[in-house]
Amino acid sequence: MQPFRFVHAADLHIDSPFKGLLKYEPRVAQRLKEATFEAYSNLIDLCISQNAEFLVIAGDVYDGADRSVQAQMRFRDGLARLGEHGIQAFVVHGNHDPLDGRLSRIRMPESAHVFGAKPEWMIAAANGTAIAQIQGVSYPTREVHDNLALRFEPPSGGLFAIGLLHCNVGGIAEHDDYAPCTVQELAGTGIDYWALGHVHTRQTLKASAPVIAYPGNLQGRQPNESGARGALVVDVDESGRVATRFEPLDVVRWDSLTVSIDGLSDLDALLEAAHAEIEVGRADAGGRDLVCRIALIGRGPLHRDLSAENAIDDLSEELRGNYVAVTPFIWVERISDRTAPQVDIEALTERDDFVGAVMKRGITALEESSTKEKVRESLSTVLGQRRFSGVLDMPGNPELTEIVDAARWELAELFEREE
Ligand SMILES: [Mn+2]
Repeated sequence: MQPFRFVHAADLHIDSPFKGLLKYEPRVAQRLKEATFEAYSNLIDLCISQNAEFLVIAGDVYDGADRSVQAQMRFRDGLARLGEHGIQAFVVHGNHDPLDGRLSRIRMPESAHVFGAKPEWMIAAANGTAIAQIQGVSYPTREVHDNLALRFEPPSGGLFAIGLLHCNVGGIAEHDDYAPCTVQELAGTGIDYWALGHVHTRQTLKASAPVIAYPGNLQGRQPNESGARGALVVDVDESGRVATRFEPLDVVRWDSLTVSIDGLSDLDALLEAAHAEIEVGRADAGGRDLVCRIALIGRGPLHRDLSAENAIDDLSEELRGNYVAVTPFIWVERISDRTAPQVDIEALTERDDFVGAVMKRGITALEESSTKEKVRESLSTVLGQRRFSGVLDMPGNPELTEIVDAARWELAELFEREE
């Protein structure tokens, strides 16, 4: 067979609104608003510069079912630009942009094919010669709980076969369990390369025959989408062997940094430590704009200073002031305080008296779901008040654990002070 190259991308989330942009410096907000569009433009440039024969996109082209006209026009324009270079595009839609969402009447270029709700085979050609067969399926609606992989038809003929699917393989917990399937099921279909989408963190589930891979999203959109984001350049040789290479395409890099207060004696030392950590983030970002969240951890006397009213906000402002005017910019999105006071919580917990009993109770409370339920109940009374509506969300399970743990440390500090 003829060797060829294609590009595999997924989860473009074009026109992502980036929650809470109002809190950002206007320059940062503007850049974030443009980021998903620019990353998409980088994807098109990559296909052209790499002389790819075609591009496959495995769902979530748009961020919302009510895709904007601008997003649709820009998406179409990119595919048209590929068409001018003789590069075909094959697209499926996922849970963020299902077929029943608002679709504008926009003319797609002939070089692009958008799959419908039933799997079908299409042919990719280079200079009039068929080089690969591609089967894909789009989500008809947002929530697809059926195993779509089982509906794929086995390939026939000798052409290299690609499966294009937005799905959750093996019940990956951080993502909705849509179109659930397993590696074994995918491997048993006779398809040579599974071009997947949905999971935003890049991962290869199977490295050879067949290759099964998530390229991850094109542009990080929140602190837990940190690190390089982009697409896979896939080379298929004469014997059908596959080699993949990751290419970063993101324009704004997200990073989660941690700074420990262990051994620090004053807030100036803390700021210096934060600057050093930000410099590491800056180096990793490789010349891109950087948005970082900083978690303060560790225990020591500085915990008391950080608990003071507005202390964290003031420190955030102080750090931001140093970076917001630089190019590329660095934006400290948020500082979260997870520090603990300088108390020997273990010694308190081991005690044989009332204090020890309360502290031991604190440890079981960390593991009990009923404790979290009680915290949730108390919080809902507060959050239910009108002045909080739409301002604060109910914290998720990890945050509730943090709240219980913080309470444990507060208690320990109180006990130690009272002695
Ligand atoms: Mn997605």
